[in-house]
Amino acid sequence: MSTDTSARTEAAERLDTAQHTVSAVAQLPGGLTPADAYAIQDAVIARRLGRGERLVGLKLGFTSKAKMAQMGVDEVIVGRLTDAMRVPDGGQVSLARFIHPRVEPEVAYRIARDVTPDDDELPVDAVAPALEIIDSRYRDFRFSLPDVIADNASSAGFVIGSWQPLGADLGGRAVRLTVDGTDVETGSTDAILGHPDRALPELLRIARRQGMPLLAGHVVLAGGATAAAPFPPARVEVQVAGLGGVSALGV
Ligand code: 0L1
Ligand code: MG
Repeated sequence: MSTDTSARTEAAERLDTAQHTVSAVAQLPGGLTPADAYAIQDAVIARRLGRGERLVGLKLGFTSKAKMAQMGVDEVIVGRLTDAMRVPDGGQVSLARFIHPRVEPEVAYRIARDVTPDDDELPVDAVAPALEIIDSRYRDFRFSLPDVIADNASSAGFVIGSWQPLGADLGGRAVRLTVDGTDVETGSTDAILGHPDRALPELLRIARRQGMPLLAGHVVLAGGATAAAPFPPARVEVQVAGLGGVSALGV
């Protein structure tokens, strides 16, 4: 695929239209590099911001070794979160907004202050249990690595539980994902890069390289602690040991 501006614009328009018309599209033509794909993601985000959405955070994807191996990649990917994707804790979310939504149990961090070029660590001041809704805009949820980067890392929605001050070690915490009270996935926060804190330097590195701002109060979704599960019309809840729970009702 040519990576000139018009090709990027066309790919971004295709993905953006798929999202807001809730209709899956074919994968992008082959030959894209990750750099091309991030440029398309930038254009997708620019279209959303042009409709009045605001950036409120970032997410990491492919943070589990199993998922990286499955995709044959050795780097996590980053997507952007906007205010339109936020669902209040315990709130309802219309599944008609999505093509084939899935949910993932996650840990969220809050960025403490605007990050400057002098920062060698990502400053965070709080942590919360989180639930991410992912929804690939590609047919059958099938994509290559550049496809999914261009598609904003399948970002579709997120729910954040109660923020708590940092302090206790977040590694090795038991995680449960339930649907109407029944376990559908269980795991550990260590599934996130071996320890969820490792998401922070990864995000700092990739966000810097891609020119993504890291701003005070923005949310960081560190990555899925288990495999994703389909989001049915039911109450989906995440419990992270020591952090508490967060839920959303799919309707
Ligand atoms: O949040 C995630 O880890 C998902 C990243 C994109 C891949 C997928 O849609 O499964
Ligand atoms: Mg995720």
